[in-house]
Amino acid sequence: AAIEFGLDAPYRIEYHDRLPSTNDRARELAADGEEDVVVVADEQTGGRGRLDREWRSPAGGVWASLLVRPRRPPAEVPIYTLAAAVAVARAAREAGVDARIKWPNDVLVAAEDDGRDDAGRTERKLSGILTEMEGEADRVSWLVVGIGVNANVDADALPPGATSLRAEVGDVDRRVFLQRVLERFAELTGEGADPSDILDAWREYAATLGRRVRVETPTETIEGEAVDVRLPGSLVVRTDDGERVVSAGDCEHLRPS
Ligand code: BT5
Repeated sequence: AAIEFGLDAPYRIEYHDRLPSTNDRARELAADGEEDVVVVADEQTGGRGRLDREWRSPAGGVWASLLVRPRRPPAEVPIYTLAAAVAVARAAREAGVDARIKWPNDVLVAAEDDGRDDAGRTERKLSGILTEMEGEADRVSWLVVGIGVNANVDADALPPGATSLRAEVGDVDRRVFLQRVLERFAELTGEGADPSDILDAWREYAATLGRRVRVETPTETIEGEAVDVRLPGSLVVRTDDGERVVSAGDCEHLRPS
């Protein structure tokens, strides 16, 4: 089940059959002063989502964490997670899946036949991204972008509301898939890249824009129509009290009533 990595990616690859969490391993490498490394595991035993939620990571997925040291201020970090979502959505599309992005960086697939699952969802989660960083006021010290894609795994090994490439289109070559993700990410975020190109690509794949949403921020709940994204990766929501710009939170797509 091990992935053969002779990956021609713009980063060094460190492969493991099994790890608690590739993000944790990447953070160790950050502490050792490394950069431009991608930690990949076939299986994670302690995969993490945001806010300490669990991320199910059975063997066969693409569980990967990219360690980079962008010479940018911490305030610009959200754009990197949007870039990762764009890179994953694009690779999933190349694999034949109609992948769309839910703000800020979940990659979803519309449920077939427009049917809702038992929880009333019309979209299933294919991928999630967990970004962690440390920095000073003016400069990021390290940035770990953790990318989880349900690739060659059975949907019943995943929580309700999730889907996999296997369930949607059949198994993929994970090496090729990850290589495409990393190439695209490097292209979008590399030297001389324009962050507004990331926003344009994000808009093209967005599931969230034009939808009614409920966003739970650390301090409040905002409901309205999602109308745009703007730098450094914030969502613009039109509410009854005017436009709100949300920089972080959990976003839920509401059904049209
Ligand atoms: C995320 O969190 O979506 C970020 C997931 C990041 C995972 C990668 S894998 C490589 C790296 N190493 C790690 O340890 N993590 C990163 P969040 O938006 O908080 O969503 C978490 C929620 O998604 C959970 O509470 C479940 O409801 C659901 N979930 C758990 N496992 C899932 C899976 N495999 N597929 C789809 N949904 C899942």
